Amino acid sequence: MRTALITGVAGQDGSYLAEFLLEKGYRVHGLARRIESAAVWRIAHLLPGEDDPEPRFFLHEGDILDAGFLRGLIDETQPDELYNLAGQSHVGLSFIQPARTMAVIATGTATVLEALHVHCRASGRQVRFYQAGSSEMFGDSSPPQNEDTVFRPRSPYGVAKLAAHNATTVYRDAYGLFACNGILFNHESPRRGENFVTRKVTLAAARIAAGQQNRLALGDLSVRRDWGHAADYVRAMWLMLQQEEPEDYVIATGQSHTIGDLLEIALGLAGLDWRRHVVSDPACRRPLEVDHLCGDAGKAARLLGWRPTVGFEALVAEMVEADLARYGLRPAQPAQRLMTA
Ligand code: NDP
Ligand code: GDR
Repeated sequence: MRTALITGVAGQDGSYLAEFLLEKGYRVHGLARRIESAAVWRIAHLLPGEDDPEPRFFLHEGDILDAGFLRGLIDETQPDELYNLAGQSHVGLSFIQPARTMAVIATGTATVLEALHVHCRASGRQVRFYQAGSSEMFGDSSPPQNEDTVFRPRSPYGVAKLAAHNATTVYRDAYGLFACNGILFNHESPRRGENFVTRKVTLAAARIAAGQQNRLALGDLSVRRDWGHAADYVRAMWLMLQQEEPEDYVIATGQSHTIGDLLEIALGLAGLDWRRHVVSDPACRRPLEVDHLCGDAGKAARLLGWRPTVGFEALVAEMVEADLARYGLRPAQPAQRLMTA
């Protein structure tokens, strides 16, 4: 039985990846900063019952900044694959908390890499490593962005992710670590945190339809993002670690949309005209913006055989349906389901 260790397991991607790996027959160890029930709602359904005879999912409480703890965790769990997903993942917040963001992402990743390297050296074991890199590293480089595009980050978050990306490459080159950088474009789901724009919009659509909210304050509506589904993107993480050689890959749908497009579909599904509800709020704007991200995942298609299966409209429809259901409501019009094969 193969064993995986996932940092950030209680986050959106961690929950989908844990599900995916358990379905593949893995034993999965997950690291979460806090393990009280309110903090692990996304993975509560995966936790074994007390009388489960053969549990395969194990939750560990800890912080990736604690080197000694991490080393002990890797020694104890003996993973074959380590997925480093932990981090402060909100770009806007990184302008308010730049030092904490840099510490968790840049120093945190270096701490995980060093703990892993020491473990591999001492034990003679090989552990494959995935680093959760981001399209935010491209900043204002023109689309379509691929693995050869210059990194020009425009946020403390992007700068920190670029440091983590480079650190991963250094450990691969210096010590022969099987380490892959995923460069993932935005990916969403009903489990997305409420402070990211897609979920903020789909939740507001449901609340407005339920009569519990009237206005939706947003920042720049003209920015374009390449939005995919998180379940598709965790499959790409796993595929990267199954190859003969470690490489870096862009993962994206290749199609971008504005927040106006998002509003049109999401509030439309809830039977609403978004122009009646959306207000512009300078507090939702960032000191520096990334205007247009749209990825070229041709390398992943060629080498991994990876393609997204969920298109933008289907993604938004799934999120709106899930949020409407919280209020006992259903979409006002049938969702148009598109596949992007
Ligand atoms: P989430 O914010 O949902 O999950 C990140 C998790 O990391 C949270 O559960 C968080 O816990 C945990 N965490 C934060 N700091 C620490 C720490 N010091 N030690 C241990 N755990 C910590 O993000 P996603 O699941 O969406 O993303 C996963 C990773 O992929 C992140 O690194 C993100 O930056 C990156 N990424 C995400 C993309 C996306 O579109 N979703 C695109 C590209 C990259 P807590 O809630 O307690 O802070
Ligand atoms: P992003 O996602 O910054 O791309 O980072 P987010 O959903 O936060 O923003 C997308 C775009 O929408 C604009 N925007 C708003 N954003 C938020 N959160 N709230 C608003 O009210 C609002 N109004 C406009 C933003 O300015 C931005 O242009 C996500 C995260 O998951 C990162 O961890 C990941 O690395 C990148 O995607 C790829």
